[in-house]
Amino acid sequence: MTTASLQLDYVSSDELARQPAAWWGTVLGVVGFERPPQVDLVHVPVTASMTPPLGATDDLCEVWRVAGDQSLELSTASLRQGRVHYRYCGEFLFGSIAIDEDAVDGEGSAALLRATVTAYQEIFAVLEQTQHRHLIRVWNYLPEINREADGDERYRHFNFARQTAFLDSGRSTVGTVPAACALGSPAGSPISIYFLASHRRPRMIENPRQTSAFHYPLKFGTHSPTFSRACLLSESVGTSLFVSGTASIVGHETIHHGDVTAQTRETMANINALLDEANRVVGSDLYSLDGLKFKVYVRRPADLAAIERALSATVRASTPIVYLQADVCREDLLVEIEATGVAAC
Ligand code: 3EB
Repeated sequence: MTTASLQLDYVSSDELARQPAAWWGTVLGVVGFERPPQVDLVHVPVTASMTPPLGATDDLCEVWRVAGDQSLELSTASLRQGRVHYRYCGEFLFGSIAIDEDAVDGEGSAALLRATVTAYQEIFAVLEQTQHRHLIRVWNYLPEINREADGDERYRHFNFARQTAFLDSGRSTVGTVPAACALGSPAGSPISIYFLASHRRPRMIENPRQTSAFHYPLKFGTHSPTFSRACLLSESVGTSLFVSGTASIVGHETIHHGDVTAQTRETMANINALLDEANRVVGSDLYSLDGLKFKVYVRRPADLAAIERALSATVRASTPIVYLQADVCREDLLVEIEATGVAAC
């Protein structure tokens, strides 16, 4: 019986280059922000969100590792099935896929739909093949997320395609859906999706302050977004919490239009509500802001200082926070924050 837990680190390319082979033996995947990290990694899937870093965070990348005893037995190489690159151990799998819409048949939104459905079909095929059936967390990045195409916003076309792919593979589109985020990348970027999966079913958490996204009313799109507000993974050591992209939404409405400071505070109120809910579900106070690592998506780079100021009022100065420029999936949202944390049992 292996004992393993997932670990997230933000590491500079210089530090990456200095890591010993034993460390690489525990790495499931590496994510660059603006571009894939420029390191020669044959054993590890490498991808990029294509969202440029802001402030002092340039040159960092996101590293997903497993920690545990000596018998982790990671797959020895970065494997490939279709366009998905992945690596796994007994409990966890990291994978990534990038598809260029220009390389897909179809004009306008047809290419976006086809690329999204194909990406999810290929992801689900890997999950079945490796018996890591349960998606924990999915990061979705699509170019020009707010642009109108064929009478609808590209994000809404994406939601239709994502939901279709879940249904076609016999998966639920409500309740037991992964934690996720969906952000806009610059024009010309590929659709880039990376994910974590497990052979065990995670526990999904919804936010009592927000309508579940899979139950959003029709005015936000004929097909609701397929994600949970957070999910919990009970591991053999520790318990991981994955907080989805979270924004200034109460119920289903965006609040604090045009006020980035108030949006940041409201977003943190939502994350605090999720922490309370996670603690209620596990029956003890395992989770707090202190145990979390944050990624903050900023629509307008000029808002960075105001967001940093608002966050410094709620999180400790030592808290790991990465700031990235990205368009958020509603035009009126100026900031979105995601978080990941591990609590000891
Ligand atoms: C929201 O709460 C803001 O479509 O996967 C957050 C997290 C958001 C995930 C997704 C979208 C997604 O609706 C946007």
